[in-house]
This record gives sequence, structure tokens and C-alpha cells, in this order.
Amino acid sequence: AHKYKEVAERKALYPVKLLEKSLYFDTPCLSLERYLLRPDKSGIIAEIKRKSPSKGDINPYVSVERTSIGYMQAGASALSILTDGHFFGGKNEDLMTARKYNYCPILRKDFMVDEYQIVEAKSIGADAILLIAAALEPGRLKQLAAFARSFGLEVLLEVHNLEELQQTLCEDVTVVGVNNRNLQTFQTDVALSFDLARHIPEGITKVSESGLRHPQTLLELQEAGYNGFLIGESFMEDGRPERAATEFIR
Ligand code: IGP
Repeated sequence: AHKYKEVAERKALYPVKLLEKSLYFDTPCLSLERYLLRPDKSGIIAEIKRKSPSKGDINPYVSVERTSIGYMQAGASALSILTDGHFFGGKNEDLMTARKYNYCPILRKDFMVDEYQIVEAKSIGADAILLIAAALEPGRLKQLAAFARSFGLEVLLEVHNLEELQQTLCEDVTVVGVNNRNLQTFQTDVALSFDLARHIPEGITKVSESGLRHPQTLLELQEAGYNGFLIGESFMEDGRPERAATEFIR
């Protein structure tokens, strides 16, 4: 709910007309899907997240510049940058910093509820946005997905169960993420990814999200059909997240 207020405030400060002057509107998006499918990469979407509702402070003073470059050097396929300030201590400037120093798909990780945030995502240089099935009514989610596609942004559709998947999958979604974190308990269980894998249609790129701590788990998820792996905490817990990523991917 805090998002609606935030959107209203931002709209007043930075009207769409202003955002549209961003040079990124002349720059085509990189395809998250295509990068995840590249055989020379790890499939890892490496995340920058300062804090979270479940863990509190994780790495409040992280250098976005050093970490984002280090993640890509370690072999990540893409970056995920939290821009939500309220719960995750992120900001748009973090994504803009990552954008400035990296040529790779960047996922804007935030709670999207309004078209304005999608224009904003494009204006700061994002390539993909997250749409969370649990947070949006299915018809609304599909509207936002179509709107994102109209700017060339890809959509990562996040689901927690079969019902969400079946209600929200649509032609504008090419990448589905199964979030292993239960939103009620904040516990993660990778079993969810294994359970849901066979229900995600062939041709959709599959991402397993949250609670991934061991390279071996990624191999097993790959066997189950996953192409992408969203990893935050287990890297961010390290004082130098890029070092943790390098060791993980090696
Ligand atoms: C990363 P983890 O357990 O590796 O830190 O998880 C990512 O999946 C998690 O940050 C996340 C998230 C979200 C955060 C998944 N979906 C939606 C904010 C909003």
C-alpha cells in the first residue's frame, strides 16, 4: 500500500513528460531471457539488497558500483537491483549506478502497482521488471505486463503456487520465477521450485528465486528444467558480495 503513496509523490515531482526525456528511451532493452539461456553464463541473477523484512540489515553500506561489476566478472547472467526503499533500503540511483557500469540485463526489483513505475523503470535504464502474482489481481497484472512490453521491457512473473501461475500466465510473460520464500512465514523451501517446475509450460524460461545457498542445488534445479537462479542473501551476507559470488560460481 505504501507504493501508491510513493507513486503519487513521484508523479508530482517527476512527471512522465520529464521521465520520457531520459536517453534510455532511445536504447533498446537487453533480453533477460536471452542472457539466461546463454550457455557461457551461469544463469545466476545476482541481487543487490541492503536489508529485508525477514533479515533486517544485510549489507547496508554496500558499494553498488564495486559489487555490480564484481558480480558480472564472477559470471552472473544478469543483475537484480532492489529499488524499494521502505522494505529493502534500495533506491533508483542504485539501479542507475549499476546501469552506468555494466552491459547486462538489469531487473528492477520493486513492487509494481502502477504504469508510472514502468515508465520510471525504463527511464533509469532497467531491462526487465518484476510482477508479483500474489500482489496483483490477475487482470491488472496482465495489463501491466502488456504495458511493460510496449516499452521493450521484459517481465519476470513471480509465483508462489499453481493457482497464481495459472491465473496470471499470459502472452506478455516469457520468464516465470518461482519464489521459494513463503510470504507469511518468510521461510524458504526449494521444494516449491521442484514441485512447480512441471506445471510451467515448455518454452517459458524458468527461474528459481530465494534461499539458494549451494551450487549443488543449482545443478539439481537445472535438471528439473530451470534456466535462471535469483540469489541475494547468500552473496550479500558477505562483506564483499562479489567475492562470495565468485566463489559460488567457480
Ligand atoms: C533473492 P535470497 O533468499 O537469495 O535473498 O532471495 C530474491 O529472490 C528475493 O530478494 C525476492 C524478493 C522478491 C525481494 C524474491 N522476490 C520480491 C523483494 C520483492
